[in-house]
Amino acid sequence: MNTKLSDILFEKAKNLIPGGVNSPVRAFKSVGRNPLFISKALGSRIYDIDGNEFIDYVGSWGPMLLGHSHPKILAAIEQALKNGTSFGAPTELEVKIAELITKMVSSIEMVRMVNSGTEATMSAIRLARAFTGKSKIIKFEGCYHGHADTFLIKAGSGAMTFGIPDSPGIPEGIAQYTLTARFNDIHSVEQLIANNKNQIAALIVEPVVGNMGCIPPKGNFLNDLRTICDKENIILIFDEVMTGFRLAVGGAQELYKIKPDLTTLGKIIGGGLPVGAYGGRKEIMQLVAPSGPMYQAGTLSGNPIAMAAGYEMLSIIMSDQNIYKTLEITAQRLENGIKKILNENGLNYQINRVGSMFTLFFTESEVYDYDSAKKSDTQKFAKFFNQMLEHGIYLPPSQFEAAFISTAHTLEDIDRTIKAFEEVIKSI
Ligand code: KE4
Repeated sequence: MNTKLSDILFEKAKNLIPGGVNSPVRAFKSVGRNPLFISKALGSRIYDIDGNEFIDYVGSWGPMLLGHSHPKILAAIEQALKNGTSFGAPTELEVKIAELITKMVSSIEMVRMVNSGTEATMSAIRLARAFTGKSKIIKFEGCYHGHADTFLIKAGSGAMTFGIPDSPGIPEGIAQYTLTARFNDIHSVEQLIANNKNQIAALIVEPVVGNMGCIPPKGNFLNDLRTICDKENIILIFDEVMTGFRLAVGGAQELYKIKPDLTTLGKIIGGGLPVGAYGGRKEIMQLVAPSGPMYQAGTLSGNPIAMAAGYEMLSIIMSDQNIYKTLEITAQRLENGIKKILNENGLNYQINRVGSMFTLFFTESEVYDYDSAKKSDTQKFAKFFNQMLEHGIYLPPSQFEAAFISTAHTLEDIDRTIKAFEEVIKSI
């Protein structure tokens, strides 16, 4: 595959942008090759500047539920552009999208728009601390909630499990407020709560994890989190930046019938433009300035172009709830095809899938948390990724990311992907 222009651009980019990219995972570091510089994308396809065409399973890391360059979303953006790009003042569309979100996600009674998932999660944590007057939070090992200091913390050792900074630049003073439990292990949560009685403001979780690769909740795990948070006066935050509008109209909380106190959103909500949001119980949200004292702000929050894209995206979803049935059929076909070939080759690699998000883990044991995910053979994954790329299939460049299917993926795309998989799995 000719990647000459991408390689030249990457060399230049590395002198101007840290690592040559504006977000680390795009650098393809864990798959040991230079990233491809993309020129355009349409439907299920993405095209690089060397003219290579790929079936895209990254979908901009989640936003492209309806495929790239959806005509109605482009038209909505073009229409909005005629009136200007940003006013720094309230607009009708912000009221309309807020109304739509509160209809789609029943636990959200009030919502605040921001510009990224990170802004949404950091604001939700601040709000939970303001509402409860407590400081510590519980997150789960392997879950990612954006790059705010409070989240870039790895599990400490020992029963107290105080956090340890997972990046330079994060003071111990901040790390000590983040406690880390194990996903799908309610006892690890109970232990943290017992060791930090009445000090925990919030528990934040990806209800279906995407950031260890796809890992669904097991058994009663989410319900147990709800119960323990009620009992201990802890705000339950579902980070649905990835799962929101992806797994159902009402996201993972609709699928698993759990009502969080706060929800964070991103990705799909912006239709491909920079949008995040946090929302939930009115009595909590009323604390947010200017209705309350908890400060949070943003120059471009709710800007008219992003709202036009997001409103159109959510309107299409609301108007055609067959979307999720279509996605399930497409994704099921891919999963069955891959499983059949693994079987024929005597391989028992694990596929975790919920709706249109999935991950093939290169390990033969069940993947249900961080430790089990880390057993995957990342070298083998890198070979797999590169070979699939050569076959015109663009997968997430990391074993620990979720892949996404859109409504633009055709059955022909799926069959082509399965065929490529059959050729590649034999050769790695
Ligand atoms: P952003 O700040 O990147 O918009 O959202 C942060 C975030 C929060 N919560 C969840 C569950 C997320 O998945 C994310 C961002 N996801 C990554 C992909 N794993 C974005 C890709 C990237 O970092 O470039």
